[in-house]
Amino acid sequence: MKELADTIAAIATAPGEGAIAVVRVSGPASLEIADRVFRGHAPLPSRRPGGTFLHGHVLHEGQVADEVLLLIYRAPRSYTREDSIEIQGHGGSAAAQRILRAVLDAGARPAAPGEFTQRAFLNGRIDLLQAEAVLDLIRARSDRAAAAALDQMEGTLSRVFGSLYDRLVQVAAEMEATLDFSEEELPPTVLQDVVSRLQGVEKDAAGILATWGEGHILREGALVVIGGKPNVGKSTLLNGLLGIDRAIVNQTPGTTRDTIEEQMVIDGYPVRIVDTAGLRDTRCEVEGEGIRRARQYMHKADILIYMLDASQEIDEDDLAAMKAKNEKNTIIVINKTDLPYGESIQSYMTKQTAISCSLLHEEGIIAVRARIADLLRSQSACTHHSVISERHRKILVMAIKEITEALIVMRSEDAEVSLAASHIRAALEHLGEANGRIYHDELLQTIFSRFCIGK
Ligand SMILES: Nc1nc2c(ncn2[C@@H]2O[C@H](COP(=O)(O)OP(=O)(O)OP(=O)(O)O)[C@@H](O)[C@H]2O)c(=O)[nH]1
Ligand SMILES: [Mg+2]
Repeated sequence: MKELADTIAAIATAPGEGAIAVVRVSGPASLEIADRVFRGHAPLPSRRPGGTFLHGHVLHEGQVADEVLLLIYRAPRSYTREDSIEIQGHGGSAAAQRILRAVLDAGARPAAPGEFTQRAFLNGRIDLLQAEAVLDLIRARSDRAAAAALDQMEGTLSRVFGSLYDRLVQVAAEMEATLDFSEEELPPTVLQDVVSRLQGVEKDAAGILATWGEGHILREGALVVIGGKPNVGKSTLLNGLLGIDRAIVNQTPGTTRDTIEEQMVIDGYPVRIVDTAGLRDTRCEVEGEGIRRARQYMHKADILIYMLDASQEIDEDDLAAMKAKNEKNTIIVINKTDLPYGESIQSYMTKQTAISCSLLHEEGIIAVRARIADLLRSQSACTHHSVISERHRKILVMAIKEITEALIVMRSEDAEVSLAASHIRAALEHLGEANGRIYHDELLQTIFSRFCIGK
């Protein structure tokens, strides 16, 4: 285990009022620091075994800072694998700050964001994928997102990447071994075997890449955008889905001018739902900007809800907007079915799998919600129960590129094995960054700086 020389401390609970606040300390001097700041029954904390908790007081400059519980962890049985203590004091920021000051004056230094988890990684308790999952869990906004993060914390994704890496190492070893022989000495099956194993790794890497969609939805939330002409009932739908009177609804076309974004959970999936300005030609600069943003959001959407007014005719603009996105990501909602139908709508309704609504009478919301849930499920229907993030996606794309290059070389007339092997080494370097077998300061900095202090 790598010994990190200093001892770090931070408040681990969220700021603001709460029942208790926890100050966490980790590093070789943790128990000495406990001896200095804690007053309770003898013997001193440093004479106690791990797993003990003690009741007493934290003293600072001769004064009682707070009445606390002190928890003792002995290396390697702690979050960081180092000696650690946790001091549970009263909630609210003042009491916790007093405890933190006492601990810092007794020899600890303030922890950087994510430094406790970074130590857990550097000390080999978890790999980088598991460390990232800690942050995913903290940030999870729905049950499904939390379940996926927990899975990753338990090592599901680590095993997936680990197996890819190990298989590639084996292939690389085989390739290196062939370099010692001349072409005539090598049975042809050896190189064929290398090619087919490389193909296997390439295929599986692509399979993992396909989980990005679900990972993106679970981490960032699916972007569901409501678009359409002015006055069709977009804001009414937003309010209906949220169950609150969020956006202004009015009979005047052009009521919504800016995008309105809210968060909600549908069938366990976190969703960012966006109401937009109605699409039309306008001379008004402000409305024009709103419409430009509306189009941008519609373009970015994971799911587009395109709304039509049953009493109006469908025109070219509607058709173009509905076709702009993949059918699988588009829900067409025909609202105001309580009014007499326009001619073109009538034929459209019989042809298309649109959802008919009369939102004014609160009809159709359940069907729209159910369709969103269907699409979310279908967009995330992958066999792996591990889902990758943007960082993992980039790594896989680069690794696959190298493997593909290696395959091209291997399949060519005079297969130059040493060149193919160098591509495989490059692929391994990329893959090694996924779980942190290979890491550098900059990589750790980008990952752990996103954490909160105290985690
Ligand atoms: N008859 C009828 N009117 C409806 C229905 N749904 C909404 N409306 C009315 O249609 C008008 C426009 O509704 P909004 O939700 O503001 O429409 P919008 O698409 O957001 O309009 P903009 O913000 O201008 O783009 C309001 O007066 C609503 O009460 C419906 O099902 N039937
Ligand atoms: Mg509106």
